[in-house]
Amino acid sequence: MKKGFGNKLASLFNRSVQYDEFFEDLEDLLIEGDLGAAIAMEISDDLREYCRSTKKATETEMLLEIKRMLSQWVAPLSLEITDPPQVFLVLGVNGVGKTTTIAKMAHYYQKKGHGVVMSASDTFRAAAIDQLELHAQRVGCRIVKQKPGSDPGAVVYDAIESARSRKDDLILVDTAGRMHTKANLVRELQKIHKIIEGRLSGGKCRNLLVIDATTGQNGFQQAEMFHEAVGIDGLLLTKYDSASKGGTVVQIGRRLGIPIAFVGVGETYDDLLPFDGDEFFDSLLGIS
Ligand SMILES: Nc1nc2c(ncn2[C@@H]2O[C@H](COP(=O)(O)OP(=O)(O)OP(=O)(O)O)[C@@H](O)[C@H]2O)c(=O)[nH]1
Ligand SMILES: [Mg+2]
Repeated sequence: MKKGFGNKLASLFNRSVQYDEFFEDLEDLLIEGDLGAAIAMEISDDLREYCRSTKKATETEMLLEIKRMLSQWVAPLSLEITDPPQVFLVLGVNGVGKTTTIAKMAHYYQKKGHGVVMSASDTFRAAAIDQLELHAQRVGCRIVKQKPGSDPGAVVYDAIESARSRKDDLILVDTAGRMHTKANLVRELQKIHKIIEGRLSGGKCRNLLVIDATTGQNGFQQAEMFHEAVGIDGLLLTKYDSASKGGTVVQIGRRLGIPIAFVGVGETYDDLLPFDGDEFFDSLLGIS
C-alpha cells in the first residue's frame, strides 16, 4: 500500500535540491503529514545530524532513519484477552468510525473464538442503536440495548451482567460522539467508565479512542480532551485507506504516550489490522 505521503517523500528525494532547501521541504512535508511543527523539526534536525555523521547518506538510509525515529514513539497495544470479561469502551467525536470499528473488532475477536457482546450505549440518537444492531446481526454477535434516550450507563451495566451470565469474553461499548455540550459528553463518559470499573475488578476496561486519519491536526486536540476526561489506553486509527497520512497517531504517541490497537483500512469487516509498527511505517513512508 503506497501512500500519498510516501509518494511525496519519494518525489522530495528525487528532486535535486540544495541541502538546506531539502530539509525545509522535508519539514513542510512532515507538518503536512500531521506530525506537528515540533516533531517535524525534531526529525529534520536528527536527520541533518545523521547525514553529517554518515557523510553521504542514501535515500534509503535516510528513510530508515526517519522510520527509526517515528517507530520509537509509537507502540502496539496488546490485543490479547487474557482475563475475561474484558470491556472495550470505544470513544471519539462524531463520525470518526466508532460503530463501524466496533463491528470490525467483534468480527476479529469472534474469528479468534471469543464470545462477544455489543453494548448500544450511544442512546443519544435513535438511529445509532439500529445501526449497531444491524452490524451485530451481520457479524453474528449479541447486542444489549435499551430505548433511545435511556441512560448509557444502565445499558453497559446490563451488558456486563449479560456477558457474565453467558460467559462472553468481550464487551464492546458504543458511545455517543456528540452531546449538547462538551461538558455533558465528558460527564457522561466518566459516568460510564465508573460503572464499568465498579462492576469489574481493576484493569478490565480499556478506553479506546477512535482517531480518523482524514481529520488532520485536530485529532491531537481530541486525544488531549478525551485523555484528560477519562484516560485513553489505546488508539483505533480509522480511514487510513482514505487518508494519505497517519502523523496524528505518531504525535499522540510522542506527546501523550498512548499506544495503537488497530488500524481501519476500509469498509468491510475484515478491513481492520492489528497495529504493526514495521508495516505501518513502511506504508506511511513508502518504503517497499
Ligand atoms: N474508508 C473507510 N471508511 C470508514 C472506516 N471506518 C469507518 N468508516 C466510515 O466512516 C463513516 C462513519 O462511521 P461510523 O462508524 O458510523 O462513525 P461513528 O463514529 O460511529 O459516528 P457517530 O455515531 O455518528 O458519532 C461510515 O460511512 C463508515 O463506513 C475505514 O477504516 N475506512
Ligand atoms: Mg456511531
